[in-house]
Amino acid sequence: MDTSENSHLAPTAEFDPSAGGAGSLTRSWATHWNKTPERPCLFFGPGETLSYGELEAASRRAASRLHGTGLVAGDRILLSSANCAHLVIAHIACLRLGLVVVPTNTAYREAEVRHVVADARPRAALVDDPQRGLWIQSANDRIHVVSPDLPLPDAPTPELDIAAPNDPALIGYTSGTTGRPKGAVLSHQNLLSSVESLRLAWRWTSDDRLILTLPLFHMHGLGVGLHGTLHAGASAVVLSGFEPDSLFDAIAENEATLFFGVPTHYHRLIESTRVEELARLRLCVSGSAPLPADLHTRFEARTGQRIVERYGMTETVMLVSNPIEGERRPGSVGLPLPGVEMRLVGDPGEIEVRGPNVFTGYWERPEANAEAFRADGFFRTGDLGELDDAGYLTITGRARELLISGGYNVYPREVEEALGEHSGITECAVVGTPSREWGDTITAYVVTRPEDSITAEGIRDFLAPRLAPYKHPRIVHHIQALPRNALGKVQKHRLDDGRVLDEEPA
Ligand code: MLC
Ligand code: AMP
Repeated sequence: MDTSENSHLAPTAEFDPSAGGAGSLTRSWATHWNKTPERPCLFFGPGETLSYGELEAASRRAASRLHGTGLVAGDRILLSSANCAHLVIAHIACLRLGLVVVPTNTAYREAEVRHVVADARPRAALVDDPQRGLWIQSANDRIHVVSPDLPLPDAPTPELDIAAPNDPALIGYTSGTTGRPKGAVLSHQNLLSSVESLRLAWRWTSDDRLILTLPLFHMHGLGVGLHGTLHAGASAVVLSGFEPDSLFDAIAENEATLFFGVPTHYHRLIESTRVEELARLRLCVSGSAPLPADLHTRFEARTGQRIVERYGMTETVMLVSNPIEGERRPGSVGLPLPGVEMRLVGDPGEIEVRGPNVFTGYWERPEANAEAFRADGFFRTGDLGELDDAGYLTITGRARELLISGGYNVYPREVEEALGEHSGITECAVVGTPSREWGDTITAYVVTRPEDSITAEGIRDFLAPRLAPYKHPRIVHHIQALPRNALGKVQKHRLDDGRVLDEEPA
């Protein structure tokens, strides 16, 4: 079924992927810092506020310093930092200069960081942790590593904001289907058209103020929260992490109107005695993982907020969302965003998408691109879905092996490979145990040598230098042997609650 002719969240005629001819993210943002420089833009903490005009000046200075080190448009630069004003200014500066930003999770361990460095070959890196800086430099000592506050000499300002719509702006690392993480190359046009479609669909205006606790190294916080705020000429309160009381305080102190979170956030918020304080927000949005329908319903009962669930990916930015006006269906991700064409192919139906928001391809991976794109330009998401008569999409599963814990993707194969390096583990399989808080709790079934007694703690210690902590199995089950079919393929569906289920009768 093809929804290209079906209902969208805003009349398609209203949608202009170039956002009125801006063509690049930073030229769209420039309209706001030129027209309303005095408007508050970003709040970081007491006394740490930037107006649009101050953001322009700070990012201009940062861009000049970066240029002074020899960086030029088209160079790749790795950014890995907790949320702070310096990171935001540096990110904007990179885009203004035409650099290609490679956002990198701060939880990554040495092997994960080295992979991104080897694959993306950045010329520079901005990191807030000296240890991570050392890892980067030990992978390639020609990379210029500095902290995000850019302690560099001031330099003359080059021409800024000249990136063309098709110039790359970001390379987001994601495993997609299988294998080592691949870089999804997103152009200015891709990123701009997606925030333009969100501006229309969510009626995002300059009066909105977002509470942004999501990390700025993934699409949700960066490509939706930060870019969307600047595109709408709106403002955001950027917090360094998620903690319910700080969030409620920030909403009250800053008269916020928007909150974007992953389901884990909503699960924790509803446990708080202060959850009713969310009633004053104009809009709460959930994404990155499935929002349980009962959490949606309980949230509405407590706060009056009908959470808008939406669906997106690193490769495509945002694709589908429940509407602002009209029914917001618990358990469904809604209707295609303006500009997004969507179809389901096969049975069960794989979600395929096309549109100005869809990335240009994986960085230096022709085989992966050949597999991911159809001849007519549709991208295979690897997610399975169903459409109802009104065109609402429900995600029913995934064609690829992917777990999502607290909004972070975890690929079982990557964890299995790391566990496989343990001399005491002869074979293992990683699956998800359903969890109300995390979505999937990473769970390992291990077969160990009889003489080895390996505890969950021991496994975590072993994985500590190898994998980011959110990928570590929280539950470990010891079994005698993995269930396999006649061809020797592991049958993960028979691993259940610590036991190996009997083979289904033929
Ligand atoms: C933290 N921990 C996790 C975890 N996050 N474990 C499993 N899954 C996670 N997601 C672990 C830490 O390693 C640590 O373990 C312990 O929890 C406490 O760490 P913390 O940093 O204090 O955690 P907390 O702040 O509570 O983090 C939870 C969270 C965070 C939900 C706030 O995970 C988060 O920000 N998630 C959002 C991820 C996100 O932005 N995803 C968007 C991807 S883009 P220990 O053992 O050391 O105590 C995308 C596209 C789209 O998907 O559609 O949006
Ligand atoms: P990432 O590669 O980190 O961008 O993660 C993208 C994946 O997150 C998608 O392919 C989906 O599997 C999943 N995802 C995002 N939003 C939702 C949602 N609302 N419901 C279910 N899965 C989602």
